[in-house]
Amino acid sequence: MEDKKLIFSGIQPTGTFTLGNYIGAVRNWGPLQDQYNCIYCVVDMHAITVRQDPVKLRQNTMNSYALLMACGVDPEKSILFIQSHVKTHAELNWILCCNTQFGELSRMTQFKDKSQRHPDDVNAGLFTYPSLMAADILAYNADLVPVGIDQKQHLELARNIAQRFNQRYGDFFTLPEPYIQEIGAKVMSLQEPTKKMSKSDENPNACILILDDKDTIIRKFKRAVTDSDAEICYREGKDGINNLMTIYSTITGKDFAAIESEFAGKGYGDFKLAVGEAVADHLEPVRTEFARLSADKEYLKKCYTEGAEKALRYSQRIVSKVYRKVGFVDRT
Ligand code: AQP
Repeated sequence: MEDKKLIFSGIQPTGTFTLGNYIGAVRNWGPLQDQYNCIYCVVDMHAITVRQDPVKLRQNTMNSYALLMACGVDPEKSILFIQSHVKTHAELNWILCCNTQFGELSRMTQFKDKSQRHPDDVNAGLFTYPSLMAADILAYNADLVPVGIDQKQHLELARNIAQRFNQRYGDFFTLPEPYIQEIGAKVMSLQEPTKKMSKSDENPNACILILDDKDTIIRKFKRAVTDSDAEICYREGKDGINNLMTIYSTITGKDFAAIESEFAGKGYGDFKLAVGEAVADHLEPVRTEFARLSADKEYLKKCYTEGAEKALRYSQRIVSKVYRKVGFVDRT
């Protein structure tokens, strides 16, 4: 690999990506490839921390892989793979679990949220999710992790785990930095704009899926919850409009002042329609490319097999050193 900083990021195959996943994370993954060495993966092992239908999980994993490519990740420029294909993630996870405190994990808001949402399955994997996420990152000694703001807490924990390991066993892990963009780091639900847009939201109108067709996208935006005054401006308390302005700004590149003057004197209906059309048109090429790639299973298989080989080769060197540091006997 070239002598550039290393980026790592992953996404769960728990359904089609939302506009939140796209704006907060995946959209940036393509452009980053020119500046950094990039390693990206579909984190199917994370997905099973909540119950999954095995047939759907396999399908969603393949779709997510193709979708990342359709969103601009080029397997020739990046290492793009499926997490469960690379055993070093699970191996390092165990060692990191032994360097993570119960109290730290108990404070994670994602654990609290998800255990409330799935009270019948508060499993150990859900609890130790952040240690596996730390393993994903540290297995490559990544410098930067592009994520939405919701993952910041997990990333801080990954840094703490790395630091603790370094103190116990001698400096080894790079402390990964979050790479969070200013605008669009948290896209909110269209129905409850104080809550983040999420794949697992039960209300289908709350989130835009990036494979939704144009009519569906426009319909969902038309139904977006706003407020009772009629001014299109970014202001505290106007959560619904602020969210729509954020989405429109990231998709069109216009800043808030330009959006405010574009829609001065116009109603919410016009604005919602414009946001819907801009998003649908922007996502059109992603949908087309996804359909083309999904039809070529052989090519996808070649990409994820080669991606896993490269990822294993890279991470194996790091995890072998970790094994030695903690005192495991060399196998050869
Ligand atoms: N609403 C969001 N706004 C901005 N960024 C977001 N991300 C997720 N939701 C938003 C970012 O997308 C990346 C991949 O997320 P993930 O699939 O690994 O997990 P998640 O954060 O748990 O996403 P979801 O959509 O909410 O999935 P479920 O419902 O399955 O838990 C991350 O970088 C995340 O920050």
